[in-house]
Amino acid sequence: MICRNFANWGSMENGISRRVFISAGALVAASAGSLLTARPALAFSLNDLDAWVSRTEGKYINVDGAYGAQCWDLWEAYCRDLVGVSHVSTQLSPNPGYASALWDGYSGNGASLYFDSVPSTATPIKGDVAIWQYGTGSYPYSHVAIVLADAGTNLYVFSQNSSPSLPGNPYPGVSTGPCVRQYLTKSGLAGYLRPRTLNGGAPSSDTNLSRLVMSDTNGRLSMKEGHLYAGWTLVANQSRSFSIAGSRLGVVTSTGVATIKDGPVNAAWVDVADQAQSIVVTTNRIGILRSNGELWVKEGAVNALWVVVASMVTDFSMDGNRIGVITQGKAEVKEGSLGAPWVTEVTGSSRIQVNGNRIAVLQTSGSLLVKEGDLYAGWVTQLSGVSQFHLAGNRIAAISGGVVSVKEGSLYSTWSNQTTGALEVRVTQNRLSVVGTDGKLFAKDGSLGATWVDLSTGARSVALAN
Ligand SMILES: [Ca+2]
Repeated sequence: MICRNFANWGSMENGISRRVFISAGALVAASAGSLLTARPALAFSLNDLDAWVSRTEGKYINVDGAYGAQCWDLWEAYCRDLVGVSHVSTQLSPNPGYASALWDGYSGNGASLYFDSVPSTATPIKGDVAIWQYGTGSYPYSHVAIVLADAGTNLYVFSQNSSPSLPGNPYPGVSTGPCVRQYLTKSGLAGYLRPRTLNGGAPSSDTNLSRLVMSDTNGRLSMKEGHLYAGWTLVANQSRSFSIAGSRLGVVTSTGVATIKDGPVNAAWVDVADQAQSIVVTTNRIGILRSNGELWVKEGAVNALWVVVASMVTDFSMDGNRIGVITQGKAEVKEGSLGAPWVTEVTGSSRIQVNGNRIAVLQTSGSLLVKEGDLYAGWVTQLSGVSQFHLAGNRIAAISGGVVSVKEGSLYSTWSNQTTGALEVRVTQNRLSVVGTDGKLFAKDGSLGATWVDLSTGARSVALAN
């Protein structure tokens, strides 16, 4: 059997396709690139899968109404009908719009909430989604299909646009064969996405909210929750300072009122102080730097009493039961109760951050110092010429000469240069965000090698919460 599809010729022998009939049909219409959407179906069985294959077999599925009945359309139908999600983005990839982007963008496109990632060397199971790389000999424009069985060097799959066109094809010359069961080679395979909802599992709930709050150049605050493709919600029309931790958001308005909301994005604001300059919230504490240089902290309920913990403060940070301050160029930290004694860490300092058992201090000289362990641990000089820095978990991020460098692991790990022209960097253990000097906000989820996602223009500052 020989079939022509655009510039590609495919040949099949013994039912095994060596070059398949994949063409630009792997492209996804722009309209399909809208936001990831959870669907009502949240668990399915192999019987459900069999029934779905039976009723879908032989059909030409064109979910997005573009490029005919492609391999992607069958993936999207599988996601919507059984897995419980739709609109996984195909834009996070060196080859945006192609099926391989579902794999390339796994850590940032929302697929990780619904699928486990399984390497191509592993043995697939029925219900896995097989994805082939872009630019391989077998599938030059990449491919996606549903695994029905492992077959050694081949896969037995349910697949569309990968077999000869048949009489009655509604998209002749655009896409080829309908949804069929067939054998396809594993050559060029990128890997498998294994649905979490198969056999009674549940999608990964965003128990960590993964909130990202952005201030624009007018101080307006917008927030997104979950993956990077989630939509923005406007949360405040103006702000002087803001901070997030877990489900808590603290804002100092342009008139110096400190206000807090805890819980869902539409929770009510509770004003907690006036004459405020800046705010830091943790899940259990609220700290306000007042315009007179006093640091007020409260612990527990939002209406707990304030404790004045320091004066002449120019910068401060809180995490867990630690508070760090800069007072007259001196970096001091206390650990434990709000009344615990201050320990002087170093002098000649301008900024401080406490995070877990790490303390980071930016010296007026531009040197970034970080220590790990107790309050008396030794400093490890990280970088010079630093304009801004941020720590979370085992990650340290810093900007020096506009270059964003990030390290993870020990204090002695090597730096990974991430981007240039940066104004601000923020990290969590799983996320990295950068505001450029041009006001562009971009971020990545997962490893430091993940692909950047453009999030906004006109940005000034960002806060991240796990
Ligand atoms: Ca289509």
